[in-house]
Amino acid sequence: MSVFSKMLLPVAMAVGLTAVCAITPAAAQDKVRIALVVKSLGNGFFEAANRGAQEAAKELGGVEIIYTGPTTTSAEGQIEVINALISQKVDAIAVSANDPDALVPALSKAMQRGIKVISWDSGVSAKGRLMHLNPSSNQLIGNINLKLAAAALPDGKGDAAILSATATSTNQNIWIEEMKKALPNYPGLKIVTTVYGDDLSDKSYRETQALLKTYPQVKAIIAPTSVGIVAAAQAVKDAGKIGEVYVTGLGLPSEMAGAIKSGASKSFAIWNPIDLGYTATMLSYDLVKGKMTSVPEGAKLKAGRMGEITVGKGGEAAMGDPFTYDASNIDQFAKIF
Ligand code: RAM
Repeated sequence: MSVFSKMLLPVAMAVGLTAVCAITPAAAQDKVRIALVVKSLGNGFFEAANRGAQEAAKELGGVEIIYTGPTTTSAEGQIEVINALISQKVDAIAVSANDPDALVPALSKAMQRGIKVISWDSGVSAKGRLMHLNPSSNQLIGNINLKLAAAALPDGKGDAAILSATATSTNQNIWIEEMKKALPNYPGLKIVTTVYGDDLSDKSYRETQALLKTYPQVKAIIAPTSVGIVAAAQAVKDAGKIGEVYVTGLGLPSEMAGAIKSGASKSFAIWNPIDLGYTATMLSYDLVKGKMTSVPEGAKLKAGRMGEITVGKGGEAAMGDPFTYDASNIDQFAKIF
């Protein structure tokens, strides 16, 4: 570099900087950027949550939602996404985790840099986030899965199998634990195995096919995953086992309408994913605006039309009860999510 250009550079930079500042509208600079990091892209459940996040952003004003996640449900993929968000200096990260512990170092780094981190739907260990938003009480979710499986079987009796998402998924693992705890309340039900479809349609379909072959006596498949439940119902239908094997678990009415109509599923449950994404966004915004560095038990956070959320033990909060869908209401809700 010549002496001449060395002298000019700082001047040019300064001029450039002024120019940038002058043309950037104040509103854009002030925007609160909230990243909604999902387990994987292409999952209808998370797309519905994003609709809720966009609704919250519109209501709040001056908020940008960055909807992102890996293409498959891996913790490694989420770590890459989180590191990119740290470089972009977002204001908040709200993550549904593929693993409770693997994301902690990346999320701790984010928090050290002043980014507000929460988990929602599928949690991160307490060290890696300020708080966690559960969709409902874990105990209620575990129980409703068994209740619907028992209700589908004659006299509530028969062998059941679980088709889960990934083996490290925080929320599914907690719900499976809760199912096991509640099992004595359903003496006719026996859980013979748990298999993992990784929230991928094709893998969930193949795992169900294998399950039906290996355990021909299975009468109920419980899939506490909106991706798995649809694939399991399809596999039961394609195997000609409608009326012999019933699928239940957690699913979206819009994706399960066909399975209810075909009889592969009699009923299933879910909470409102739109409300969940909306609330996760509202809470993230409140943490950013309140410059909060910890969320103590008993803290009350503003969640727009969902009211006030009180934070409980371990920085966890929960929304409403899961709702059951069957032939009587599926058409009505299929239009919503
Ligand atoms: C899938 C995901 C999500 C879970 C729902 C029920 O979409 O695994 O985390 O909450 O199912």
